[in-house]
Amino acid sequence: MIVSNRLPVVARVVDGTVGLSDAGGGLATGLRPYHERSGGLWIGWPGDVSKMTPEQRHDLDEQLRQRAIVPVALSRDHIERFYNGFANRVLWPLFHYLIDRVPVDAAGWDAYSQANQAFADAAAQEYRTGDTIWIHDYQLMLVPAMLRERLPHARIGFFLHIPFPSSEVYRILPWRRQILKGLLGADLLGFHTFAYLRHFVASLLHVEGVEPDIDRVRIADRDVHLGVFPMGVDASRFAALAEDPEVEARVRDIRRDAAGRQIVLGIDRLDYTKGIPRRLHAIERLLTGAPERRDQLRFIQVAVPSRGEVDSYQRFKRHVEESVGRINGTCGTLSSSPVHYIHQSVSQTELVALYRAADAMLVTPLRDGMNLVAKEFVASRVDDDGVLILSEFAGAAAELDGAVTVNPYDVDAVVESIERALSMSPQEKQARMKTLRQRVCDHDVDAWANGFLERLAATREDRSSSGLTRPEPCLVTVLTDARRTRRIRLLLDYDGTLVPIARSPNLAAPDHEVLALLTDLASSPGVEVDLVSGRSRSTLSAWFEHLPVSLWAEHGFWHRPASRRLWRASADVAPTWIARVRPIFEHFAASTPGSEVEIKSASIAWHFRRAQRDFGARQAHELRMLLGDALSNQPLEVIEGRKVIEVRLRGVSKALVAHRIQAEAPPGCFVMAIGDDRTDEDLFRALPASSATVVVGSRPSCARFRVRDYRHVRRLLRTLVTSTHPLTTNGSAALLDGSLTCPDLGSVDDA
Ligand code: GDG
Repeated sequence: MIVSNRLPVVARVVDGTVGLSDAGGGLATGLRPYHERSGGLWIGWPGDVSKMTPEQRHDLDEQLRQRAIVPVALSRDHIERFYNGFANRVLWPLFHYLIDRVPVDAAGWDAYSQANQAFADAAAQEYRTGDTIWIHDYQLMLVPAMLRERLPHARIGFFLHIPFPSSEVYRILPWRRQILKGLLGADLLGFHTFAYLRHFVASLLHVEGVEPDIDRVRIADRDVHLGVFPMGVDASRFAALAEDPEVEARVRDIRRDAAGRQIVLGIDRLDYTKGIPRRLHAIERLLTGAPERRDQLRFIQVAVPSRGEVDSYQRFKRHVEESVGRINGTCGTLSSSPVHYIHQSVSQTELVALYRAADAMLVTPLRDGMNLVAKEFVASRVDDDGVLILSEFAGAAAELDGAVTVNPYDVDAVVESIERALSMSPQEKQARMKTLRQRVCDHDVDAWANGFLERLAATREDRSSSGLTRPEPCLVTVLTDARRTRRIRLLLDYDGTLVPIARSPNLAAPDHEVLALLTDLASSPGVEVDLVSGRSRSTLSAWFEHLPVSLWAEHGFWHRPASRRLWRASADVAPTWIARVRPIFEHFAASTPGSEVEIKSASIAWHFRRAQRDFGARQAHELRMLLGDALSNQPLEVIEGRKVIEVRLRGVSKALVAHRIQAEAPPGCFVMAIGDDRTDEDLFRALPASSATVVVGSRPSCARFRVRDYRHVRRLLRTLVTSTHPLTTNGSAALLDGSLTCPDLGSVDDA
């Protein structure tokens, strides 16, 4: 099921009869084939039907039903305030970095929420178990959460067709939190480019203090997956059209009419984001700078009428028309006007004929989510000719190697790029176009839709059904078997695993219960205990020296076996780098109240547990970025733990411990590792698949098992020492209150 504001068809009343025609625009053209193939529904607004008679409305509904389209009726008032108002007057300019165009009295939020609710209601009503719901674009960013509330188990994807702006810009939006919350109702959020995904992640951090993983963010008990899916075009259809005899005849007409002049082409919705005034300015500068060009060049600009109800679009239209008039007035000759301006939609045949007739295509938006015109031009150039001049700020620029890229704000650079394109050698043009065509044909609109939907399907498999295809034994069963028959080696993280995360690292000293537990475990026959922590040697010695447990400090850099008093380092320490990094850490500690620096022998850490939540997360993000740049050439790595950023020697990780233990452990020894921190993932990954790896808490993890918190860890471990055959029926029962789950099954352990 597709849910989008606009539909793939437009309703028109001609001589009293309602008819449907295909809608233009990227979204409609891109999704139409998928909709027709999938047999699913498309839910959207059919346009303003307020002037239709009841019979015409009935007739329209019937025609839509035959096309598997469900209309969402919006009142005139809603259209004005939700669509023209909030979506197009506030969100559109802001997401395109044109902040000055956001009205001072930005209004329409209520109407936006109500309209989103109407779309969510319509989708929920049509939903059948097993359906996939795919929501589109900035007009409907609240629908994912609204649907999630009504359909907690539905598979919901959302794709944003416009840029997601830098968090510095996004944060301007007064409704920034509500919109993020709305989006996070989806299982998968798709963007055209990595930059947009990064901006979204940074906004989550800045606005909500939420720290996403690389490709997902955990919200309560759900993962919201994040992905990059650059939208493509129906390349084979454009190629076929380009060779259609009717199109070829039109190409000849257009060229004949140009009478030997080189053709530069622009095709856009008449929208202020598309960069038309600066483009015209570049043409004017080119023609005034080189008057001989006036009879050698024709600039054709198709400007498709768009959002005419919005006042800023009306003013913009007048501005563009004035510029065209001025250029033709000052640069025209007796035999021609250099700018051919067409303010209307053209047919597909005409569109492709123009693509094929052009010597250079000017796609110079100030910002554009993707820009499909650029890709359609390439798909139509079956002759491998023509040059694409493309704005750096179009999403397409991240993919289209072979284009001449340009900063659309730099008018001189646009002039140069046009001159370069028009004088480019045929060999260079051909080589560039071949590269472009390869990309556009390989990544067409089908690949885009399939890529998104496959990923969406996979996100739900993660959650619901992988247990059926890859059954995992449950933790209690595994432990019971191991305890009966084998020696056990326990690798235990400390903070967050055996004790709760304290407000300050110094306040996390072990309590009596945990000390007794570790003593009992270590004295149980056949059990050996290793504490594997990021803490310093001195802290671990002070807390645990008297216990018969093996200690690993600084993520395994230092080791002190249970039987010895001496610490050994696993690599040579060259601590000079710490002195260089230290000022950066101290700067952040000074500017972030409640945070502190910890200096160890082979690493340095900045803890921000006590910092104000959002501010701490934001500062951590800044520090991580800064260190990433500053240390990129050093044998060091930046790691992020729970409320801590740490720099350490590359290669020193808890994986070292895993390797040492595997080398030492007697054959058949059963290894169980428990940890809550990202640094424990190194350990989990380095252990053999036969080990029991257990993550504490809800963080995404590669561990086989999951327990809720340190209290459940203690109960699990206590069960191992209760008797010589500890996991008796009683022992198992103690674990059966929902505290132990197998992550892939997501269910209560049923040992
Ligand atoms: C949004 C994002 C993103 C244009 N003139 C005519 C015509 N068109 C068709 C083109 C193309 C579509 O309209 C325009 O698509 P764009 O991608 O260039 O721009 P937006 O409408 O702003 O689309 C954009 C897109 O969503 C998809 O995600 O790329 O960044 O802003 O398909 O062919 N079609 C016909 N006559 C015209 O005169 N027949």
